[in-house]
Amino acid sequence: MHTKSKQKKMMFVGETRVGKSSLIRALSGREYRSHRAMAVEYCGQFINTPGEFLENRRFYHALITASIDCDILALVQDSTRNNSLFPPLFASMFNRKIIGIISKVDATGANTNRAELFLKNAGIKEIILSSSHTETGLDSLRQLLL
Ligand SMILES: Nc1nc2c(ncn2[C@@H]2O[C@H](COP(=O)(O)OP(=O)(O)OP(=O)(O)O)[C@@H](O)[C@H]2O)c(=O)[nH]1
Ligand SMILES: [Mg+2]
Repeated sequence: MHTKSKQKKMMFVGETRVGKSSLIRALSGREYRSHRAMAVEYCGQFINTPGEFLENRRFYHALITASIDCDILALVQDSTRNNSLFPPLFASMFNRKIIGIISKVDATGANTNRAELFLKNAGIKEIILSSSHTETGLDSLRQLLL
């Protein structure tokens, strides 16, 4: 039995520019500045991963290794994009609780149904709609981290 409660950790995976850093900035409430180096970044409860790790299969092992440190893995799909780099059943590669985050739901051209299909195809069941601009979905994400 644990005597000390450990804060849960959430790791973000998604293509470049989908809004991973903005979400971490909005959720952590502290100054988080991504260095955009090709490296996994740690910020308190949050783990950020470079988009390039998803964009090239050669780096999948790095995502799997990094996921060992997290409690929840969040796959971020941009609602304004008409494509996705999450391969079918991508979620099954990870031995962690895994959720989908649909980002930028505030944006013009956002299509949440399309984004949801991409995430479901990747094997995700639990999906949260979010916007770091309007703070949509941030409370649901915070709830998961309790
Ligand atoms: N409309 C809208 N734009 C957003 C939102 N979140 C992020 N953006 C914009 O999307 C762009 C990329 O955001 P980042 O948070 O840097 O994305 P990232 O996934 O960390 O990108 P990389 O670190 O380059 O992989 C920026 O221009 C943001 O202003 C959002 O909720 N709504
Ligand atoms: Mg970033």
